[in-house]
Amino acid sequence: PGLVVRGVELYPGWLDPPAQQAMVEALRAVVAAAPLFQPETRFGRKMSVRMTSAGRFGWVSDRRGYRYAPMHPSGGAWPPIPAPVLAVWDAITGLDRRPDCCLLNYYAEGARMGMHQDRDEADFGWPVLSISLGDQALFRIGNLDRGGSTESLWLSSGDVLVMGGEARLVHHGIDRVRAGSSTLLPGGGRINLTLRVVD
Ligand code: MD3
Ligand code: FE
Repeated sequence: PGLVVRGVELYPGWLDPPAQQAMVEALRAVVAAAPLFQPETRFGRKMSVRMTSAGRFGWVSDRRGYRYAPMHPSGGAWPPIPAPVLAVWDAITGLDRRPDCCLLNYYAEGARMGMHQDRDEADFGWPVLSISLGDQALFRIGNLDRGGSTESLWLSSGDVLVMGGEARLVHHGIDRVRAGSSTLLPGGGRINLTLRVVD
């Protein structure tokens, strides 16, 4: 990795612009088969980020709570995880196991994600890998416990993060997106992919 912040490994510019473009093309099929939706929290508030997934499981949230589900909220199966996305997982993690969920988060201007932990997966021994595409975002990393000091870092299109080991359960979030900072996505905004082993 080019940089390690609180155990989170950053691979800046892992994908060059043509590879980013190819990945966006591959993601069109995902969004066509499994349209973006705006999840509701357990408390009935809509999240500002729109989401969908690929793989055996997708992450969903509604008044019943957060969970991994085998179907899109509209009832269809999730599409397969695109090959160029799996190639990044293989190259960086070197693991024999492949992820069974690729969560796609779409941030339009003004969208954000509050500080949280990722703990809906069965085994925290597997890393989570994130790929950023499009506009830059201010990523914030905290601690295993809520509160305390945090460190922030701007993520750019093509950057890859790996959260394994001690970093797997740290609190993290996205404070803001810098609108107009990339021309990769025709409608603007930012896509973040997270690859996870769910069960
Ligand atoms: C650190 N997504 O989907 S990716 C999420 O940019 C999520 O959309 C953010 O947090 C986004 O849950 C941040 C970077 C990331 C992802 C998972 C992590 C950082 C993480 C898991 C553990 C620790
Ligand atoms: Fe997260």
